[in-house]
Amino acid sequence: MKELRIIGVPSDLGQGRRGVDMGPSAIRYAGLSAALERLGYKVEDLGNINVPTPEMKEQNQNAKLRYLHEVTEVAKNLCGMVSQVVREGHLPIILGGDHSIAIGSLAGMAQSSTDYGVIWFDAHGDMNTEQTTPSGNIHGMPLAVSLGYGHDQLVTIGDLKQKVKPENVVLVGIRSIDEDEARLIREAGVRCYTMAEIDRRGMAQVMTEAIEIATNGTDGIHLSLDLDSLDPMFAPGVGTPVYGGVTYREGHLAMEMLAASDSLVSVDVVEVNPILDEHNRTAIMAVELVESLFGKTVL
Ligand code: HAR
Ligand code: MN
Ligand code: MN
Ligand code: MN
Repeated sequence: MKELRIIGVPSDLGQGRRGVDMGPSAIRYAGLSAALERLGYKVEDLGNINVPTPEMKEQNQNAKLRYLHEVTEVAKNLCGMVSQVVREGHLPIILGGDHSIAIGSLAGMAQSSTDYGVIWFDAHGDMNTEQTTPSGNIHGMPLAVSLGYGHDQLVTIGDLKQKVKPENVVLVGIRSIDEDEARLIREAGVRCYTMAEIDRRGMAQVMTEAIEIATNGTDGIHLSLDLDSLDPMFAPGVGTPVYGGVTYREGHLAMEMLAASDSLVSVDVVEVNPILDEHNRTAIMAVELVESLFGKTVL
């Protein structure tokens, strides 16, 4: 059993709305470490990465890549920390923060010499570039960046331009894609399981295939868990909620199947926004999903 290392990344630089920077605190407060220890893991919390405060930064930002410089610095720091944790033989649990932080997670994993696939659990594709973004928010771009598409400053973080092979990447839970973003998803050759496909074929079959794709020829799976993958009914505390999402049980089933596959090498838990939440229930949901992911069962 690997030891677990928690890394907080209190960033809202990739997002239009403040509050998601408090995600790591909310998830810790919901009892993450204790829950994992109850499952028998040795857990060490490495604290938070230093993230600049947006109010301290100039307003004159690149409208298509807001806070590019700051997002890059955070990603570089996280990259170093993640690769060190993995080199020490431990499994990193990275707490966001908005989804832009996954740029650093995947760069760090790529540097660690673990050959991994990615399951991107999200309402959104996160496959925009500065050419296609409707918002200029970098949290809509991290998967594209990790596949080598996007601004040079972002794609060159860490050693390799392409952090993961597209044939080992799957999107799950998708129901909001921008028009030009859809084109890049098709072009890149990333398998995309929309909510429509989950409705039709069931989460069990979808996850069986997703795990197969992400483990095919790799050493394991990086799960990038965006809480807005869930229906807002179960996770209201997110900045960009979309109706028609993954249900409570579908979410747990997906995590339970990942646990059973025994292939997890690292995980991000992102987009929890306590300001928009109700009594911290989205952070509590995040902790419950992580418990299932790390093997919690009823009996
Ligand atoms: N696609 C939209 C954009 O690029 C919205 C992205 C919202 N992203 C997240 N992460 N919440 O999944 O701005
Ligand atoms: Mn150690
Ligand atoms: Mn996302
Ligand atoms: Mn999302």
